[in-house]
Amino acid sequence: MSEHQGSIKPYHHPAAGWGALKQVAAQLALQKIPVKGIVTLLSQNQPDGFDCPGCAWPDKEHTSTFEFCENGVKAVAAEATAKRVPPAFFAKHTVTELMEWSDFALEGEGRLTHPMRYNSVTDKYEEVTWDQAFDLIAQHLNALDHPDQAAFYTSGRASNEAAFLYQLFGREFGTNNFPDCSNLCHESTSMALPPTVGIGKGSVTLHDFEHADTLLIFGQNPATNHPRMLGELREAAKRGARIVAINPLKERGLERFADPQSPLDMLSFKGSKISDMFIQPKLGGDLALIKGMIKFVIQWDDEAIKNGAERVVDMEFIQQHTNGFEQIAEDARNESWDAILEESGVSMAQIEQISRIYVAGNRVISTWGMGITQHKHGVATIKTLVNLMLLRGNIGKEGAGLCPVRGHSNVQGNRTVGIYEKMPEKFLSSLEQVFDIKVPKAPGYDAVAAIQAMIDGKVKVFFGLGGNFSIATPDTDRTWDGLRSCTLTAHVTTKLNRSHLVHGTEALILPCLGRTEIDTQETGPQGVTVEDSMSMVHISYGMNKPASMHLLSEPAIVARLAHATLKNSKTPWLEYIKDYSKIRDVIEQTMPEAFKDYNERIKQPGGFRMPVPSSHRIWLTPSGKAEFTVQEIPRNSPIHQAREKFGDKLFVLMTTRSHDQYNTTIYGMDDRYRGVFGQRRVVFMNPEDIKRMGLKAGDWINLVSVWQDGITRRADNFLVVSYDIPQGCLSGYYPETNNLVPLESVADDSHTPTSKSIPVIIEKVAEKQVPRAA
Ligand SMILES: Nc1nc2c(c(=O)[nH]1)N[C@H]1C(S)=C(S)[C@@H](COP(=O)(O)OP(=O)(O)OC[C@H]3O[C@@H](n4cnc5c(=O)[nH]c(N)nc54)[C@H](O)[C@@H]3O)O[C@H]1N2
Ligand SMILES: Nc1nc2c(c(=O)[nH]1)N[C@H]1C(S)=C(S)[C@@H](COP(=O)(O)OP(=O)(O)OC[C@H]3O[C@@H](n4cnc5c(=O)[nH]c(N)nc54)[C@H](O)[C@@H]3O)O[C@H]1N2
Ligand SMILES: [Mo]
Repeated sequence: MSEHQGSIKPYHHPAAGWGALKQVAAQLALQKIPVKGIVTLLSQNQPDGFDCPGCAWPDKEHTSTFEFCENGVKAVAAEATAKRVPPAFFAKHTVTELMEWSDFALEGEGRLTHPMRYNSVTDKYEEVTWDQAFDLIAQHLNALDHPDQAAFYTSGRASNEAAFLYQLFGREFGTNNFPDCSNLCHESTSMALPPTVGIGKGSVTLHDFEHADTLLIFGQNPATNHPRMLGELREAAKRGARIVAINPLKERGLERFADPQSPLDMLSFKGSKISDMFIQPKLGGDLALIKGMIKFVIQWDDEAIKNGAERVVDMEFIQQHTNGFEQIAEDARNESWDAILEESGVSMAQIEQISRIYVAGNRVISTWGMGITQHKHGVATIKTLVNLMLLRGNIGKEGAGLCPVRGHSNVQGNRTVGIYEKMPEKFLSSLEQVFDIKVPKAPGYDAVAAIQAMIDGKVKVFFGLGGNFSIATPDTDRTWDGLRSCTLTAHVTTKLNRSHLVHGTEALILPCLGRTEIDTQETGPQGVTVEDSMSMVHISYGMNKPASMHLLSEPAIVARLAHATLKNSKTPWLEYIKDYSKIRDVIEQTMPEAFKDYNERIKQPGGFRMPVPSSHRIWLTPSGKAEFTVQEIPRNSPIHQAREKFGDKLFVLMTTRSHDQYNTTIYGMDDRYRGVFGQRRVVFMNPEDIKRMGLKAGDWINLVSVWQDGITRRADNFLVVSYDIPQGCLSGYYPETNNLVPLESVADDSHTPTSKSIPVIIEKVAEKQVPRAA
């Protein structure tokens, strides 16, 4: 079906259920995987199998029977596809021609089979040997005036082993330029949690989910992005836990869910109810909403003191474990309800209701995703949420805690082992000791800074370990200018994507093994380790025959590149390839406490948990206590400023994932739970706004960003879809809308692009320019 022949059909069934099973069959057919491919799927998240390359949600002890997950199946099927992209494919198509293909079509060609080098004379990629490829990169790197002219990007799929070697290589080479997908994702979490609770990781485990009596789900869409989380939510709902979803979009999967493994759910067609309450703040309204909750809690606590009743806040916890309670209590008392209601877009009655649910709970978990982190005040919102949770001692006790839900399956592990442009001094000096090297101490470029540096000519070599940097990032036109001004761009990758086509003067495609594939080295098949969203580290072994005999593993690519580049290195790079347990040994030497007995402990079923002191009420802050911090409701953001100018013509756009995509990888053209079929160029809009703007559902509009730098940023041709979303807010899909996000529009402190709050105005597409078949 062409992109413009789709349909809009509201979805009235529970999430998962029969639709999911149908989708699985369709995906296997699309990837031409025969029925025996099911064996691969059944090995996912099994004790001797591989870790699902889908999301970072943990598995039940890694020993459960196969946990069915539609989107996990899609992720595995995408990697296990029977389709191939051999050199003959590139001989047929110039890069200019491939640029006309959609992202869906590019990745749809299947797995890359050979290392390829761009030839500017023919405008085609041509086969090279691995040695030639490594020599070319080494030449470029060694020709730089300074190591900081290179940037080493990582997407969160790389294993701990690959990621550790990669950062070691980059730092031994002399730079801390490690932009990563985390910069675009949960960086706001990583900036908010260490100063308040002492560590940038979530404090809960699955065990806590089993004991929680209240769950607050802020700004995430688990039915699509973390489907296995729905299993936990369903269990919690069944035992009577209260669940509140806080999301501007009425996400179907947060309302009802049918477990494909539960005959009752499947046969009743109704599924289980998930949320007791659904609150729809306006985009970015969470900080004000949570402040409203805190104001109620403090008000009720003040009343309790006056009446000699039991305190509403947990004073024992507050006194023993925290600092700053009085300040935030006073700040809450003084906060104006007008500001809270105006900025949250939630009614006083609803704020009171959710606050009552919060104080009725004795074991509360708060989860959050991109709906919280990708705003200008994302860091401040998470700190406000920490305040709320600390008030009643909801961190560090059974059944309660903070649960940032991570994205890529090993994004958390990548950070642990050093993929960070500003790793702590302790880690850096440990590297120096263990490897007898000197490493730079000044922070490097994050993702947004790396783009600016490319634009400014300060970064000339871009290397990507996975991912799709050219379209996962903001300000697409400018990002492409940056990438195209590099002397070399090189990507370690499994599938053909846009980043291989938007390239530097020279360019390389370096195809690697996926996590589902058997990785055989001199000492036999190798396993790799990953850390999930709840800090569990476990081993993963591939089960499938590699997609091509010319593929190298990621650790092998990094080690051979390092060997080719660092001529006088004492680091035994090639030895690491033979036996990955040697990489784990040096990881342990670098971080002896966290990775004590690494090679032994990964043999335990389920692996082991990284130390998370906040889970045990140990606060690694300078004061040794958890910190309440006073946060302001934003009143003069770029959105407010744009509204001054454009009044009610201004809209705030969020960019999000459809059900049929994994970030920039498009699996299909449907977004089942939101009722969109056969197309992606849609914008969800409140019915009142549609009327007010003189539009009707089914009209086509263009989106133009509002930003004060004289640059025009547009994304044209989107179909208007009437949807349950607050007035003034719009929602579209990423990456089609990324060009609208100004590079400078980032979250305070974390520099995460504000992908969930882009000020835009809309233009109606003239009748004669409406896309074909619309
Ligand atoms: N199948 C699949 N799985 C994935 C991914 C994928 O693309 N496909 N991506 C992976 C990655 S890298 C990540 S980071 C995660 C992403 O998983 P999510 O965090 O769920 O990310 P999004 O799809 O961007 O959805 C954000 C949700 O936040 C809501 N939202 C937007 N703005 C606001 C706001 O201001 N306030 C509130 N309260 N809510 C808001 C949106 O309506 C949407 O429901 O998923 C991971 N898992
Ligand atoms: N507007 C907007 N932009 C966003 C977001 C948003 O919500 N809105 N979300 C942001 C978020 S949360 C994230 S995490 C980033 C994601 O940004 P990235 O991580 O850079 O992008 P992905 O789309 O996940 O990368 C897909 C590519 O990874 C490669 N790949 C797949 N598996 C492997 C493997 O095993 N090894 C290697 N080497 N390569 C592999 C394939 O070639 C595939 O094309 O995007 C961010 N961008
Ligand atoms: Mo992410």
